[in-house]
Amino acid sequence: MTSQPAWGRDRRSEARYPGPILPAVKLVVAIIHNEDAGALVDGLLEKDYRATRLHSSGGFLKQSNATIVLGVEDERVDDVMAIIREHCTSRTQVVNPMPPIMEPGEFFMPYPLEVEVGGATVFVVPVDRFERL
Ligand code: 2BA
Repeated sequence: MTSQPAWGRDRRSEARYPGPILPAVKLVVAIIHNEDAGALVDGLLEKDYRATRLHSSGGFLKQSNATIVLGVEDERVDDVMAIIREHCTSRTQVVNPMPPIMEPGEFFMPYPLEVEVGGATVFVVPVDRFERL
């Protein structure tokens, strides 16, 4: 028995044989603030989770954020959620709205809008098959 999670085991030597029954795995996709991404990835690595950080940007604010993707066994999803909660905090961001198209003589007074951006937007997706080749 090994303490390493089954999904993380090196499967290269098993490639020629009918594979073992793969454990049920979820793909966790977390969209988070850029500033939290480093601490979250470190927190995940500390507990032996493998994760990928992608640079992304929000459709609404058009500001850069980070997307963390990781494959985890079903029973470890709650632990991953707890790590995300621990490292990701919501923030208020100020947005300057785009001025509308105006007719001559019209006047637009821009005022900044405050938007609450959540600590993390998380999708947990079932995975049909997961292998490291
Ligand atoms: P953004 O699209 O840049 O959105 C940033 C924040 O702006 C959102 O925070 C929300 O508070 C607000 N917002 C977004 N769309 C809005 C709208 N149509 N009207 C008014 N306010 C709006 P969160 O909801 O915490 O989302 C943070 C980021 O997570 C989003 O950045 C986006 O990148 C991602 N996200 C959120 N919901 C998503 C979804 N259903 N699918 C994919 N990505 C999502």
